[in-house]
Amino acid sequence: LSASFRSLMRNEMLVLLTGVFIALTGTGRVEAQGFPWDIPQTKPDRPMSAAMERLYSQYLTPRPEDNELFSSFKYTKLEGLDYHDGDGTISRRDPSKVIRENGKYYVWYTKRHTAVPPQGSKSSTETIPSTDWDLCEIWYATSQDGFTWEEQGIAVPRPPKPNPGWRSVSTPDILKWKDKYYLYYQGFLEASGTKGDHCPVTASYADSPDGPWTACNQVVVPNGDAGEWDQYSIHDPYPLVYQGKIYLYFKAAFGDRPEYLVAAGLAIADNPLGPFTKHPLNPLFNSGHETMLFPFKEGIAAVLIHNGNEANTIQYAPDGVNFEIASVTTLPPIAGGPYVPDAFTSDGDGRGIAWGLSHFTNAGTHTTQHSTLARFDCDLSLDIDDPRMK
Ligand code: AAL
Repeated sequence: LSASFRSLMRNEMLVLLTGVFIALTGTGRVEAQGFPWDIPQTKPDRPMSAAMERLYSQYLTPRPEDNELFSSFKYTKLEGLDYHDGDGTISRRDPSKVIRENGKYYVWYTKRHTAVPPQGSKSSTETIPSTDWDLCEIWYATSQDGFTWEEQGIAVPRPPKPNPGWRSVSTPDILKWKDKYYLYYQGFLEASGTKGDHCPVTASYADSPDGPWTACNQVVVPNGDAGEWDQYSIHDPYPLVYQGKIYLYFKAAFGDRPEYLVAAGLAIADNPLGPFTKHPLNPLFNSGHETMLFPFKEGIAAVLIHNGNEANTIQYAPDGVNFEIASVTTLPPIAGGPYVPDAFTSDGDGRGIAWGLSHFTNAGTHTTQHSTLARFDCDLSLDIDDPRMK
């Protein structure tokens, strides 16, 4: 069924393209039944072009409908969250992974509720935000069905100065480890944009996903030394449990132009509050932004969005470290936080993902700038009908 879902998506795309072709040419003489020839499963024994060679060497399977790491993405507006009619004073963005506890889904996210929308770093004050993720707190919401969400309140406030995050706490992700919960997030010590988007990662912990949360008030994943690729920022912390250890993937930006030169790496720990050891092969990704990752079979899969030569690709590493491109996609979720049923329990048998939350930003203006959370659906699972995926 999983393969037929992909096949359906492919056929829908073909029908769409056919429609566009008919509209453009006006002939209507186009075969709509599918490809005139099918892609052989095994590599044909004949000289092939570079593109056809690559089809058999680079991707998991030559036919996208057989490739479990090939998917399109569908988006649905959420019910239940208020945005002050989009005036830019309320923003919700950068959702964590979704987890299921106590019979419901939980998500944590960056929330900004300021008197005015972001004004840029030069105009920022103690109450005027520089960026959409400045002067923020970490809030959480729960849901029975993944479409209607009820905001439960604040999980992590900004701590008093000079603790990491006194200026803003943002971009959380969740870990469950030995029946305790850990939120990792960016802890800003200056308004974002002052020098760049510079910050370290800090954490809070709780006995229940409903809190109360205790801030550790220390840097948990430290920035690299001067001259290293991750010296300025550790962004988008993304913990999974893999091979019995905490695998925390993160993004950093080379230099001070985070939008252009982005890479991501890995820090590994035996204890949630560290010490975290950076992987010697870092960075592990040369592209992407808020990369979403999940256990898949014996390895880890990753969806890379904008930035870099390998933007809009889905990648796979059988060892969680050496990623190769498994497929190329379009419109992947921005800052995706998937529902990963086995994020902390995969045990070498990762099942994949079928839905999650992501965000949309009305960027480009300071007059109403804010972000909204949305739901995405996809098929990056071994079996889309597996009840654990729902
Ligand atoms: C997002 C994330 C991080 C950045 C900012 C808020 O795209 O990569 O969280 O710091 O933007």
